[in-house]
Amino acid sequence: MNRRGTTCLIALGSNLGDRLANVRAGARGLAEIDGVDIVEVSKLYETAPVGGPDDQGAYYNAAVRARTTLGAAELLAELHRIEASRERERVVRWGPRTLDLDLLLHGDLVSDDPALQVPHPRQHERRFVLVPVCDVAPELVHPHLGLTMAELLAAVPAESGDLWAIDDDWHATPDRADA
Ligand code: A4P
Ligand code: MG
Repeated sequence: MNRRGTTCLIALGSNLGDRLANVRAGARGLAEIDGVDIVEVSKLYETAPVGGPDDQGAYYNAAVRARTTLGAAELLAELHRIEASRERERVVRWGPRTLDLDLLLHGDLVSDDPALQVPHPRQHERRFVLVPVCDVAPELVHPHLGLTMAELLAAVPAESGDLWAIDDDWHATPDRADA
């Protein structure tokens, strides 16, 4: 596999519609981007919703480590295109969504432009991001905070029942619902 380019981390989330089909389509969409090579995919987790409306359902969350020859803005545009293909609608901030793809890290880039915030500003305080990230990149250093992903996870208090692994091989198995 061609492993040129910059290391990046992408978070996947879904809590609306067929969650498994949505995250699988997300992972497949990432693999198909010209200029992105997937290095490793995390387990799939079911996670209790954080923030947003009281009545939103549990999420599926996962993370992907990749190498990319795309710049961060170009990659984010590709993520938006894949979200749109799952009929993602932006209605309520932190509200339910068919597919959310967040660019967590892009090499050592630090950007606080609202259109491109990298590292993602809330990732280091969220177990639903850090637990899957630590499956694929525990040693990666957060370029702004100077701590590894494993160190960041250790610093977030665990709440019992906030997430559980449901599948190790979710992205590789055939997808009848989404065929
Ligand atoms: N944007 C800027 N930088 C980025 C980036 N690095 N990655 C812009 C992705 N998008 C980025 O995003 C809002 C705007 O941020 C967009 O215009 C985008 O271009 P959005 O995806 O439309 O909205 P959002 O996801 O509702 O907002 P936000 O602030 O990204 O939410 P979060 O922080 O991602 O939280 N609970 C569980 N258990 N699991 C979840 O996955 N997700 C959220 C959303 C809330 N609670 C959750 C989960
Ligand atoms: Mg988002």
